[in-house]
Amino acid sequence: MPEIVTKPRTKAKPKIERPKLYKVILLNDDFTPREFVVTVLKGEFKLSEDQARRVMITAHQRGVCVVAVFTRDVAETKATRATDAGKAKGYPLMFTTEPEE
Ligand code: TYC
Repeated sequence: MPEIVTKPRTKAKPKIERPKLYKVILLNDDFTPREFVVTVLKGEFKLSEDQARRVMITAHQRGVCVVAVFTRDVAETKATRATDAGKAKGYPLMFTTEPEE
């Protein structure tokens, strides 16, 4: 029996999903010096002096501030490194991550 092979009319178009993005969030505390927070924001997140000050002041006044958004790995790595920078100086500075809606 000959096998019937039909060719698909349409080309399969693999769908590329955009990777989910994660926010890095800076939490306020009562002990970390403002200047140190600004230094970490500039060093780890490449914020300008002006951006770093605004983010720091927003967290200071409101309790939290979104620093930036990245793919999951990058967000978690940066949040951990920035939190560890505070820990190394004995400060309770804290960065967390959360998925974007
Ligand atoms: N609240 C700290 C102070 O008054 C400064 C600070 C700002 C700490 C933002 C953390 O995420 C922070 N020294």
